[in-house]
Amino acid sequence: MSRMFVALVPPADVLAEVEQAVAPLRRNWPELTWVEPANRHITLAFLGDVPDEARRELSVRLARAAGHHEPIPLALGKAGTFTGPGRAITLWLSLRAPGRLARLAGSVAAGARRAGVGRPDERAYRPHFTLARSRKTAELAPLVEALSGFEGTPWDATSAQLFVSHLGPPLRYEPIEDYPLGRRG
Ligand code: 3AM
Repeated sequence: MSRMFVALVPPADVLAEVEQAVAPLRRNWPELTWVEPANRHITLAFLGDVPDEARRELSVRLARAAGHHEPIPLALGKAGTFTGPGRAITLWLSLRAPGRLARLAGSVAAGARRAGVGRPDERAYRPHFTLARSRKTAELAPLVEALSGFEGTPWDATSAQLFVSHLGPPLRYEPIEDYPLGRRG
């Protein structure tokens, strides 16, 4: 049994650009829970604990779901916040083309469900790129402001990845499979 999720990871140059904008904020707000740069991603579907016996079927279903979607042009944009699982307030960067991402996320979640994995959606999918979490909304307001002009370099998302969460500490997300977009097998 492993705790898993499916996500997109921006290319290295985009991640470096984010880190350049975020590093000074991390230094000034050390009391927040920041996502380590190596762990940053765009979640498509949180799967929870996946039984080992479901893995093979899950791989087939996820590969098929990804194959049904063409590569998606994406770009990270200005920051926002919402209340996430466990009532923590999440600080994130927004995404261009959220409609196409939501459709891909829907297919991925549906594919996982057909493999008997995942959970009924508790809330509508909102594409986001998490930077930090806090218990107090007010703490995040200056960061939203500081990142209100962020405009990342666009890229084409060409594959989704299956991750295992190693809760640690340190928390580490391990990519274990890659599913190309737009390639029907
Ligand atoms: O970093 P983001 O916001 O993309 O919040 C967790 C993280 O999302 C989310 O899964 C991603 C990888 O861990 N997550 C964790 N527990 C969750 C839960 N119980 C959850 N999403 C929904 N329900």
